[in-house]
Amino acid sequence: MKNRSALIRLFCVHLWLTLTVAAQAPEILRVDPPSWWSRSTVNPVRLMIHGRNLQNARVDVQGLRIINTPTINERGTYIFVDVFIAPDARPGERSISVTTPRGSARAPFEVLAPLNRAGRFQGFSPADVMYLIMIDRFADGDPSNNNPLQSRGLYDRANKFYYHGGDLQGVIDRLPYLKELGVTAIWLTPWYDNYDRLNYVELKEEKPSTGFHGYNPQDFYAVEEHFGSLAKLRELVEAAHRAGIKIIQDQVMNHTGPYHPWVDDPPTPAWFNGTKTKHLKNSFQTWELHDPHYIKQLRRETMEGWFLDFLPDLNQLDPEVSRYLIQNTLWWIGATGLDGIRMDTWQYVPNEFWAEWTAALRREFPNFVVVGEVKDGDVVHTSYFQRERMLFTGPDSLLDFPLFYAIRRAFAEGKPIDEIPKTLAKDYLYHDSDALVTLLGGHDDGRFMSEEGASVAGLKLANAFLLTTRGVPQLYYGDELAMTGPDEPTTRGDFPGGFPGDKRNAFIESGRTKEEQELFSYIRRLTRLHTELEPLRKGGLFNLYVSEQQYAYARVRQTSSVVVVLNNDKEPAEIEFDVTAANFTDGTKLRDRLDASKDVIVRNGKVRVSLPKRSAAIFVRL
Ligand SMILES: [Ca+2]
Ligand SMILES: [Ca+2]
Ligand SMILES: [Ca+2]
Repeated sequence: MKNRSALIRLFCVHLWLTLTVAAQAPEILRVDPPSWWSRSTVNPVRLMIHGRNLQNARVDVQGLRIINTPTINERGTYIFVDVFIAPDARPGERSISVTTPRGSARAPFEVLAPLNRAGRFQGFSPADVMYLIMIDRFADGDPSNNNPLQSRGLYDRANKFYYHGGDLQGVIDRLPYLKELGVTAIWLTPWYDNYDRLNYVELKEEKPSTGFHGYNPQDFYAVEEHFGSLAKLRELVEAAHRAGIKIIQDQVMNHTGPYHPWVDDPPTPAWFNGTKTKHLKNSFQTWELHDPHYIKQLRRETMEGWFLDFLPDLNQLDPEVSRYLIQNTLWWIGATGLDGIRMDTWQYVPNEFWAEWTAALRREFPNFVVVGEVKDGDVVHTSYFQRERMLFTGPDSLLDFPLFYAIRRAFAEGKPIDEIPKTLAKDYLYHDSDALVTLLGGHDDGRFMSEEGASVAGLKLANAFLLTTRGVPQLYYGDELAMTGPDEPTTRGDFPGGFPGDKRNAFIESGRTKEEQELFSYIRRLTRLHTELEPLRKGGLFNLYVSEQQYAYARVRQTSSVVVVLNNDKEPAEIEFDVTAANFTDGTKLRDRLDASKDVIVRNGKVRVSLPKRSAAIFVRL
């Protein structure tokens, strides 16, 4: 008897399940990408439609041709389908419809007019001065987005792991400040929509944190609501371009944030390397990526392991993942007109993918430039990753971390300056060392001024070097005010004056201390010289004199040259060196544009330079 009633109950449940599932109509939750432009090199465009009950669906897009039979995953939650956008397609909204025997659902898709290329997609070069901004910590231009409905409670300026209110409007408002400082390109930390909740996976000081830094996307096609909207981003790009400033996007292709919806419902079975409960942990042993004695398992941990053990590792070797990421990169550029990309965690993503990604990028935006993050102090390791160095496709540029560490040791800690020319001597290993992005500070390291031994004099010297040596100089927001912060969260401090209620406003002279103003003016002077003196942007680099604490070099063009002298010593120095390599002949009078040294005259091919302790001179022909 008992068995029979159990059987009936089981049958009823089964019937109920069958009926409800079968009776459910399809739903569309989102479409990636939400738009695309006509006359793109990517045509057809692959749409990934996310929804429910999509099994056996037919897809139509109003006025656009579907090229293939849609691929639908088993759970009926994702459809991949290709649409062709005719070159003369009229810009505007189209309706996507998904139809099953149980009903149909619609979602919008927009055809965009291609953006005019003039003044957009410009790339960057050593002629630029780049400035890194952590969006949340720079300026709050719109307090109304500080506690958005969808993600309340993540804003708390007293908590260094919460949102502080900085946003895209804040950057727009401060463009005149950046212009005054001499900035020509802004690298913004990621603006992808990060999780709308507290993060209990990555505890900071044993407490939950937020994704204020932007590196934990939950949506690759949306702007973080704390920062603004796509419309605001477009406004920023346009406003920056009008001010002669380029915009560089920080992109992440290695992983998603821990709460990305894909983690529980991956669009393809191999979308991620591993799952939430079963995955490798990233060992960060990147040295074995080109170790001839490697074993596969160790290399897999580096390439497929989850970053910090909680960031789901995307499998770029899955053709759908690859296609999705490539289109995503192009979409941000094509939809906004931005100029360059800083690519996060470059070395943890397979070269096979980067080859395809780079080719697609160059096809669509030939002048575009990418700088890859390979965080390593070793030139041998780092140089491996730059474009065409080892018969595969790397980024055009790399962040020059080997030089960064040398700069810190010499100018912050006061260690021998000769480590700098010794590091530059290894430039022969790079595909193009002039294209590297040079830095003395960034958002993942403690600030320069928090290094042991750091002083404003040392920071000035470091800036003088950065803005006169080879490469694309990159400044870090707040370093022009000698801001401090010894570790990862405190290095991301709030720019004073960027936030409602701030006691002072360091964006204007009257809000700066005397020391801050002096440093600000010094850097502004350097950026102006960088703009004014062509050899500083385009000249060959020649080391003229190297001793333990003095370093002189020339930047040489055919028609003009600049000679830079750095005295890193705590004592004044007098040095004599040959300037024939700078094409300066006897009798030539040279003037220091930084006013640290008196005028000098070339005699017997040499100059004798006296410099005060810890100072720099930039000599030009008088
Ligand atoms: Ca805000
Ligand atoms: Ca969010
Ligand atoms: Ca990876």
